[in-house]
Amino acid sequence: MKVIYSDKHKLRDAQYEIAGGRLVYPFERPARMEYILARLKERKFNDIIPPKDFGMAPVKKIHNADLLDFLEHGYDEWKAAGYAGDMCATAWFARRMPSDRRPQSIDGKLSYHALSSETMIDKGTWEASLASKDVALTGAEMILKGPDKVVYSLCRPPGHHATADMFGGYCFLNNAAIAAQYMRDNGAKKVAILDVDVHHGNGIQDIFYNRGDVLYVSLHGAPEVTYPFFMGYADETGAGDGVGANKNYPIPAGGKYDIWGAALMDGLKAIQQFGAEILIVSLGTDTYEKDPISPLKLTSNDFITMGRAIAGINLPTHVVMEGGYAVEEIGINAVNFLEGMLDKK
Ligand code: Q9C
Ligand code: ZN
Repeated sequence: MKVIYSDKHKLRDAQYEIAGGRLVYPFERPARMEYILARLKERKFNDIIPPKDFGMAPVKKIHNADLLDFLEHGYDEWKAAGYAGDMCATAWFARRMPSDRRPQSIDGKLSYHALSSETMIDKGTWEASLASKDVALTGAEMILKGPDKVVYSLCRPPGHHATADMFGGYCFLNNAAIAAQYMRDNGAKKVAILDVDVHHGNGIQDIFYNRGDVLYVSLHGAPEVTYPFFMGYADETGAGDGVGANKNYPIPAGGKYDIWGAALMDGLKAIQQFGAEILIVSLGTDTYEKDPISPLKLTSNDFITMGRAIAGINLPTHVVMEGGYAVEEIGINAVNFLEGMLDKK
């Protein structure tokens, strides 16, 4: 199995995240990749290749110009305004405030484009995000062209929370959505995205909600108790041309593989019925029982079962890395998933 990876992820290394009323070193940290790479090598996944540069055209199909301009230039504007630390949003358009007028100051633009305050932007965030979308696009092209049936895009930063015009939840560019759109534009008629990260991928849902050509299926901690809180309910099933092309499986806190796996089998059936030609898996390993920010309780072995079940529907599959914060086990869990897909275990 080919793995696509870029060292440029290291350029994103924000100093802080707001968590539990404190500033802590971010859960979404560069070391995550080191643990995954070490485990890949241990398990003889030696085919690790760098991404190609796909430029901005495939990104502009998903994200709007305001967000892209903000992500590219905002940090310099922030520093020019005299701020010492990384960019951290502090205000929002709350209930009954309109969101249609974009402020002009950097503080205002930051609040306008932020989903939540945990995600600070540092100097290297933009460059790392560009490398991450290129990792996803390189994998997308490989799956389209063949002969690979499964490839692993080792994306960092992750992407599934980013919307057309908002960053947050550790995400800036929506790698899986960009990859899906690229596949649609280059020959695939129907693409399914299966999101197994413990958080609902509000960005992917929002981007494709009105479209019938990209099915979004997500299993995640119930929004009543889990970030991003305001989306991910089972009654969100798509709109307009996309009616029926969005499927959410909220799993109650404490959920183990019995209930999670049953939801997966149902979601896989929906993917087959939809007639997907290609599957993108948004792989977060933050469903893991020892994950520091997860409400669910999957074991390391469950990731093997999960991979095997997904391989069972026999679609060309592009695995795109999302979350997973139990850093010492992230490599074991991610590679267990891949080996399950290859039915190696
Ligand atoms: N105190 C991804 O897994 N909330 N993003 C964190 C920690 C934000 C997760 C709360 C979680 C974002 C890609
Ligand atoms: Zn997550």
